[in-house]
Amino acid sequence: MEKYDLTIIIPTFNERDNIENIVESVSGVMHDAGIITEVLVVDDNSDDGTIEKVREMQEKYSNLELIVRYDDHGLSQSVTEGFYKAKADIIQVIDADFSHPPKMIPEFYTSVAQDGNDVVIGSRYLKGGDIENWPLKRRLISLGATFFGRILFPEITDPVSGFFAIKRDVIKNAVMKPRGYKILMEVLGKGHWYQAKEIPFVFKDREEGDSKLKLSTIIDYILQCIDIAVYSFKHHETNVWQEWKKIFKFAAVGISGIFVNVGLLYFLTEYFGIFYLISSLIAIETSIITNFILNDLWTFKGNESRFSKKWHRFVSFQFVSVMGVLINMGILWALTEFAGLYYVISNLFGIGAAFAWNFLVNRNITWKKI
Ligand SMILES: Nc1nc2c(ncn2[C@@H]2O[C@H](COP(=O)(O)OP(=O)(O)O)[C@@H](O)[C@H]2O)c(=O)[nH]1
Ligand SMILES: [Mg+2]
Repeated sequence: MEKYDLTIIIPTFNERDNIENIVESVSGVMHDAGIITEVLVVDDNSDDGTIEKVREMQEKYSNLELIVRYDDHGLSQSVTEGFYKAKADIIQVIDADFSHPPKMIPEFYTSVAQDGNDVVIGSRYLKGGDIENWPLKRRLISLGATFFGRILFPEITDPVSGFFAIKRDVIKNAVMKPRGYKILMEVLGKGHWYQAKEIPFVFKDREEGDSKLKLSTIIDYILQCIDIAVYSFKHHETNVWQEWKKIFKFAAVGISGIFVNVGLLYFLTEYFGIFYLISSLIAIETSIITNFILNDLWTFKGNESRFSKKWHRFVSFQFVSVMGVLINMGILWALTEFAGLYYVISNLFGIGAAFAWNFLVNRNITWKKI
């Protein structure tokens, strides 16, 4: 059996006008880079001549493989099938329509093969990346889509990119439920990986053929996000679980703060005879400080311990906490006054919103990983 360094999966559906060029382009790039590559076209039984073109090209390219699928039509399903049939230990996925620049593949490959990354992602949203010629509607869909994905994978700017490379081990024993368009999300959510890297690139919209993106894909996508969240909740070995753990710790710290707050309020008022509103002010600030210390040492541990950095984080945390209180009270007020909710119920919504605000902003700004 031949030994390949890399398998490049090209999913296709009716790509008659692109297939020849993309195979040639990819082969040329890999030849120049000296990377021994298998090119694996996974086609969903196109009826426009794509399959015939590939068969023709197989005469010339001995490393060109073709899978024609007859059931379970779909991009994610096709790529997943490609994962399992790939002969190399490193796998690259690229669209057939030149939206992804083939000349970047060697950089992806090196990043996996030499720099020890398990997943390398071409990002449209990282600095230096962009989307060319996209109508506003598609930009908005894509931005909305990345929003949910970014909550699941906060370190990754483009978790729905179709241009990425992985070690085959990442998906080897993963229980994937491929559907829709966002196969990378499934890989990130169910696969076993430790280190990911993003490389910015400029996405070019297709010049030949039609795009198959439909608005309904967004519903599939949201279901997929929920599925990944639930999966990681049940199977603690995935990367998303690390995020869940932070959320639980952050909540536990918040609850500890309530005890500090209530205890101190009582203690200062009863034993020191301090006016209860003054006691409350001291109690609130103290609980903010104890929450900060616990989050700094436990929830978001592993930060720079220099005092000036700690102080920076504290100022940020303090500000976010005060904003959180305002959000809580604002929602309490608005829902009670304008939506006619019972104020205790309004307050629950306020607490929920403030928690989300506190967690996300502290997670991404106060304790931002560099
Ligand atoms: N096998 C397979 N490939 C598909 C399917 N839908 C799209 N593709 C391929 O996936 C790539 C991206 O599809 P495209 O329609 O350009 O998506 P867009 O760039 O997000 O609009 C192209 O290479 C398509 O030929 C499908 O249902 N099955
Ligand atoms: Mg495209």
